[in-house]
Amino acid sequence: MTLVVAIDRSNTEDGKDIISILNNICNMVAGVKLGMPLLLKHDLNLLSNIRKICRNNLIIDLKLADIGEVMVETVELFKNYADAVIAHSFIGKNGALDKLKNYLDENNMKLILVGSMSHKGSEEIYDKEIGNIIKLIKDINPWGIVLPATRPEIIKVFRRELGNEIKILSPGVGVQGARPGSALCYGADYEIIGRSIMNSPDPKEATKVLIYEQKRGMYECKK
Ligand code: O7M
Repeated sequence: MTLVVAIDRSNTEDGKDIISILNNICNMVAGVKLGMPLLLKHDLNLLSNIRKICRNNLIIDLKLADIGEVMVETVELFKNYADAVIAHSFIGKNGALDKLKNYLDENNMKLILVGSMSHKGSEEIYDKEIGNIIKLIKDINPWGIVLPATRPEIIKVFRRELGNEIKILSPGVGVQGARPGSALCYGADYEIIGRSIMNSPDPKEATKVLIYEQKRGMYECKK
């Protein structure tokens, strides 16, 4: 499976709309990534309910960027639910990502680091530091990294430098402009897709179509 669904909001107070969508698409996706607006709006009951129906990778997208102790304290709140958490890489190792990685390893959780982002502004800082970011990622050895489908040449560079062990998760497909399958073509393992599924009148059908398009995109790029 090559699609991670991003859920950033719900339209109901109890999040039942999300549960109903996940009931329909859970068996088609490799993971579920929950974003900050959703996490701040709902209590942990929603996570527990999501967990009951969707046993695949639950990724908590906190985009952490703090000192180690505070990041650990934050993740502790989610440790009974999350399989993986996302942190920024630019904060560095010493006193930050080293502590977070140790904590996650001890608690059997995966670390996913942001290596570059899908919006244009990522070129201003993240992409100027690509050498340092790759060095840090080699040093920390996270389970996965996030790289933009909107600038897939970046994916190629990281993949070449890092080899195949670290998973690459790539947002920017659909609403942000990249075509399904394009990031996979450049070496990503998963495409993170949110609104094209969650805002669709028929999320199940939208997911099916996106998966079909991913496959077609990958076939085209191998030709
Ligand atoms: O498909 P979308 O555009 O509705 O959603 C994309 C999701 O990917 C959304 O949850 C964003 O927070 C996330 N994302 C980006 O869009 N760009 C990035 O550079 C990084 C992320 C992300 O997931 O970072 C961990």
